[in-house]
Amino acid sequence: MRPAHEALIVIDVQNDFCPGGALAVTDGDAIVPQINALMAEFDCVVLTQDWHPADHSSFAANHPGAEAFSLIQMPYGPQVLWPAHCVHGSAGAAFHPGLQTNPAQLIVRKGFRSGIDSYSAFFENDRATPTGLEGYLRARGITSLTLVGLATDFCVAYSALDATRLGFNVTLLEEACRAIDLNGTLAEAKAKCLAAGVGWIG
Ligand code: VGL
Ligand code: ZN
Repeated sequence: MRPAHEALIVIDVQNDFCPGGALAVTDGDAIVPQINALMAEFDCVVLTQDWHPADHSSFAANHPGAEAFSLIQMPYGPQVLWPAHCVHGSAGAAFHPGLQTNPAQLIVRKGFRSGIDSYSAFFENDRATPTGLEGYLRARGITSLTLVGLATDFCVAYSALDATRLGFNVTLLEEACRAIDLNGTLAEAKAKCLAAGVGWIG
């Protein structure tokens, strides 16, 4: 068992990010057994769920003429346009059926406002609007986090960077993550995490 001040944060292990899903990550489902095993080591287990309304501004289909995976400027900065995914209440937004959810005490939903995306489990993409996860972890006395899940180069890396900025000790366990890797985004995310002091371990 890990010490009580450590938490496991499982990012977005949802059907739409797994093979057959709307924004499938290669081998996204391969990490499920390892994540289930890890949950047994931690007192504090948190799951996150990407949870978008159908009119979400990160969906290419909501920008006539725009292509999926293109970049647009939003008031809060650049935003990748994605295929519609993780629409709240849909089968794609549900957790992968193999993921154990009983060991988790908290499920954080994010990206639920139409006008702003939220990659990170801590802040929306303006890097300022909180999800509430920081307060929960601090109230439980958590100081160290292990991050796993999907996708390494977006929601996992953004969460790791924000958590480090907030002063948590952060380990990103890459073997229990899978990446989208849009033209080098994995290498870029890894470099940023290493520079910020994230413990990026294979
Ligand atoms: C994610 C793109 C869009 C992720 C979520 O979970 O990494 N990526 N929404
Ligand atoms: Zn999303």
